[in-house]
Amino acid sequence: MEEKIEQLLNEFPDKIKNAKTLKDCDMLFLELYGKKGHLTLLTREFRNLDKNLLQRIRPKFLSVKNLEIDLNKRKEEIREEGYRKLESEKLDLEEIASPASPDRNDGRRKGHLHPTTIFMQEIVELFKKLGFQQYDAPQIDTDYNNFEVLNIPPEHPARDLWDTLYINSKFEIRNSKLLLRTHTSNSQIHIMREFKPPIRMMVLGRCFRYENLDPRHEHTFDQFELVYIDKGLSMANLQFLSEYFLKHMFGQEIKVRLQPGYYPFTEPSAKILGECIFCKGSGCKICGGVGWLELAGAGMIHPKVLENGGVDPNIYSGIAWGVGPARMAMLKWGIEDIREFLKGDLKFLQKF
Ligand code: FA5
Repeated sequence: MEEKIEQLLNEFPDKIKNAKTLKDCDMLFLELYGKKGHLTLLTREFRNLDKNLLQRIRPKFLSVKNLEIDLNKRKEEIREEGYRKLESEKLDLEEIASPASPDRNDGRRKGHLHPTTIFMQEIVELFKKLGFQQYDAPQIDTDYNNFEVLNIPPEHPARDLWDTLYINSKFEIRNSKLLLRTHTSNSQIHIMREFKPPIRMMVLGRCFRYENLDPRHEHTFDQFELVYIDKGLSMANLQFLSEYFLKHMFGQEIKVRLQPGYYPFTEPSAKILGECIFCKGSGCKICGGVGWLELAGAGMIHPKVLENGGVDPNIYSGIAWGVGPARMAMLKWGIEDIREFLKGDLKFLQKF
């Protein structure tokens, strides 16, 4: 016993001094005080020892016990060393700020919000005035919430309208695969489960599609969706909301039209189109030769979808409305290619 204590006192102070990381310290702690640690095992043997021997080894045993204090000190030193290292590696971003620009007189360039953020904030403010509240739905969601509950079962041809990025994972929620949401319409079921009508919600956020990229199509883009559920709503309310929105965003100068569309989760459904400002409606590569740019999809929420969300379609009706703010910003600011928004090209961003 005495020899063992001597041996610990010889070995451990050096081991503690040489510990390089907090993990090393934790391992040493376990070696000494863990379930099968030296000190734990030694203490178990005490009850079989002669009293005189116990008295003799007591001071040395206490010294081993106090190694914990040295261990804690070493941990503190390691932390301090870490902070000092971090401090010396700190990158002073202010120092490497870009060269002087005319809009500031202290030699540093002033930043600003991204153009689509500015545009989207305007949209949110507009609908706040009509009593719509902002709601956040998940960007990674289940196939069920993004499709099935919206009347789009597996293998339904309407799935071709949304080129989907599935998450390659064995993890599923209630037997439903995970995906990157293709539209903010995944919010509809979340909203109906969480709130009772009357409901006035707006959802803003990233959507993802496995797209063939072109001047109108990005793989990552934002959508803005309204979910409005109340008694007695009709297409007239939808028309009013569309006009209210487009007039405020574009003024009177842009021509807008509502045309019949198809979405499995709305009935009737509509597409909202804005006249292409680049070709004035005659057709060009930006609008795909049709003279109009599709800005939004909308419609009266399908009774089956209301039922899926626990809302009685015999009492309530709903309007849903999903718009691509980047497409609208293209029209408003004359941007020819939607891909400009995410390129991070300063020359482009500084124009706003
Ligand atoms: C939808 O995504 C439906 N969820 C919209 C909807 C909501 C219909 C509520 C009915 C009720 P669509 O795939 O057409 O529909 O997209 C809506 C808008 O998102 C388009 O009009 C367009 O402005 C924008 N958008 C769609 N795909 C892209 C893309 N790849 N890049 C940029 N914007 C896109």
